[in-house]
Amino acid sequence: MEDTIVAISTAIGLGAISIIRLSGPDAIKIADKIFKGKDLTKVASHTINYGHIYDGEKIVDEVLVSVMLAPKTYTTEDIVEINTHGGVSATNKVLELCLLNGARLATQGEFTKRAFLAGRIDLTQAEAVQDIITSATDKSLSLFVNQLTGSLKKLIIKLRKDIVSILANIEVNIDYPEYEDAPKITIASLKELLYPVKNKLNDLIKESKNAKIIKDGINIAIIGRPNVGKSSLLNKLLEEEKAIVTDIAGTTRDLVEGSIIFKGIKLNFIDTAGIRESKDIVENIGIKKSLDSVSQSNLVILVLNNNEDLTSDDHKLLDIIKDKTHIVFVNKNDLPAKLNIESLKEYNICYGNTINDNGIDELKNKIEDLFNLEQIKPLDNIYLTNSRQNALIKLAIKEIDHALKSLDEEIPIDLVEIDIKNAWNYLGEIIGATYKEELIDELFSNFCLGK
Ligand SMILES: Nc1nc2c(ncn2[C@@H]2O[C@H](COP(=O)(O)OP(=O)(O)OP(=O)(O)O)[C@@H](O)[C@H]2O)c(=O)[nH]1
Ligand SMILES: [Mg+2]
Repeated sequence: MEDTIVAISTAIGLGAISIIRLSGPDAIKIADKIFKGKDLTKVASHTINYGHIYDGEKIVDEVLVSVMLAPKTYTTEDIVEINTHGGVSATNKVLELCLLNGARLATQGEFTKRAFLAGRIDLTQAEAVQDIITSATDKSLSLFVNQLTGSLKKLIIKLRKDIVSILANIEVNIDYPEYEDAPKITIASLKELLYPVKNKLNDLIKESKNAKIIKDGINIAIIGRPNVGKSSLLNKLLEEEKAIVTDIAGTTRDLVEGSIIFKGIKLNFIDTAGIRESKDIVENIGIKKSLDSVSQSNLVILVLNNNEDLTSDDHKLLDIIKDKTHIVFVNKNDLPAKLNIESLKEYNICYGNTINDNGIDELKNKIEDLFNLEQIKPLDNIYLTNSRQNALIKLAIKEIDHALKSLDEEIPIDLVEIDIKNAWNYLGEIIGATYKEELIDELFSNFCLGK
């Protein structure tokens, strides 16, 4: 039997209410020892009970205590949640009293881990819990709530079932070749069964590209020569004076980051140091960071100055962004045009200035078009929502590919069977049907305390 764990489940600090949560076989007994108002060992399940927490004879706080009996609870164990008046001291005192009366301090994510180990939720649902807590937009919230209902779990279970029936077919053919009723497995028929599984897995990877955007947003690097107006553009996009703007070339030395939510998606802008040939050590470190941010971004906005013709530095930058998802923002169009736009024909261009906000909306619309933001609907599809899930699907695909290749090479079927079993195992790891202890510890250690 598990021990009883306790943690403060609400954010620590000033607040109207704090919740101290207990889970385990002694949850009710421990709460009852420090609570006066009702006999908590006798109250009905899923009730809220008014009373006071006592430290010996001394009242600690006036509280409401929720009592939820196993198994229909978050962890499937008995759970007690003590709602205090909030703040730091009463909350900590109640926690301390629970610890003194036999509870153990929960580790991060331990409540959710218990829900998983008890089989109430699978790993994808557990991951969704933490993702819901950290989600920043309505779209990402919908995505994770959808996952919490078990949509991905159901799909993976279905695919594993398909694989099991393929394996069963093979086994029957190997073990009972004389068994007439079993469909004869041939190389062609096996391939026919494997391809749909592989295709579904590939579709899942493809569709999940949007999930990354929904979850993490789009990283957008704003680059360009010094003084073209990158920081001014960042400030306009964020609608806040985040970065320092001056007419001195080389003002921005370090990366300046800020996010907005646009069409339900987070746009993470990174303003960078102006890129030019320089002998200044500090500036050069900044320039290196600017170039690194290009490779780490999903979109690059190259800012040019409408009031000057292209320089060799501009040409170098145009070359860098040519094969990347990009927008060229020709800034300072309030000033006379001196830029030769002939050489920009093959680029995705937008004109504007940061003095009177010209072209800023157009720029945002271009971002919307490039990433099809309107079309990203978290509820219509089943998505993989993190790199763990993605990596395991890719491993499963690799095994199936290997099986298909072996079939072509007429390698004995019992060897092919090993690949198919591996694919089945990898899919199992996604939902936690087969898991490694350290992985589970690692995964839940990223959770909030009290969750
Ligand atoms: N006329 C005009 N001036 C602008 C515009 N945008 C920025 N500026 C001016 O250009 C100068 C440089 O602007 P910044 O935003 O600091 O340029 P930057 O590209 O960040 O420069 P570095 O940080 O040095 O690389 C400032 O004096 C701005 O006021 C514009 O659209 N029109
Ligand atoms: Mg700047």
